[in-house]
Amino acid sequence: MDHPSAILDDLEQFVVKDAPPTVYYIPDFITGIEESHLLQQVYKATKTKWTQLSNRRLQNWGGLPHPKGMLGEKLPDWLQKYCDRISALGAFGGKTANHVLVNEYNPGEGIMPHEDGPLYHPTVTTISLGSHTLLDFYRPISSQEPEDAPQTEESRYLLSLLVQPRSLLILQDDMYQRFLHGIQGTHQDSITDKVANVSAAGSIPGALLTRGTRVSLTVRCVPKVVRANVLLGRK
Ligand SMILES: O=C(O)CCC(=O)C(=O)O
Repeated sequence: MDHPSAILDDLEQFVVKDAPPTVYYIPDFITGIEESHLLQQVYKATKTKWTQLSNRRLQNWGGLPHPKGMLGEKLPDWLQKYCDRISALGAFGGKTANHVLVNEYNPGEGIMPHEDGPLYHPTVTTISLGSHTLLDFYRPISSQEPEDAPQTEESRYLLSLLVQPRSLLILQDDMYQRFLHGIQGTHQDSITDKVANVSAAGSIPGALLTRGTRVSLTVRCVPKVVRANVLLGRK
């Protein structure tokens, strides 16, 4: 299926202007009925589909990204539908998303600051289900800083984005390629003036939000896909 090679002009209204390029935050991208249906599908998966990590659990769909290419696996229809819908916005340079990570965070759980790296088309898109979270962004560790100036997570903190259930978040450019993102393992989020999309996410500085269980669908495109026999070194 052909998709636009750049993000549609219609999405300009969703750009978060108080963040570096480029963040699109689209509230209510899916309906409450779609949210319930997606959660049902996520929790229908067998126990073996889940990987338990120390601070969250996840399901990997579409194949395992690898520098030599991902051995692609067909996505189930309930995920393919959203890969198509997000790709039709032009999020992946004309390509179609082919990989989805499902993360489940109970209150108090999170993910360490990290970059998504070079195996993906440089765009990450996330649908949130069940609860809000606060996604925090950090400058990378710089080799320019004097050695006696310690670069703590606190000193590298840049801003946060409030992602509400049913929203779609799209990160591109510096927000994908330069800055790291992570989620604090906390039970409550204080909304400060560092939340760059505060009004678009329907909140105000000073608010205190209590987390529930959040499930995120991280929808991405792995451009390099290989056949099994290529990966195994056969012709
Ligand atoms: O749950 C999220 O919104 C972030 C997930 C994430 O950063 C990842 O899977 O790499």
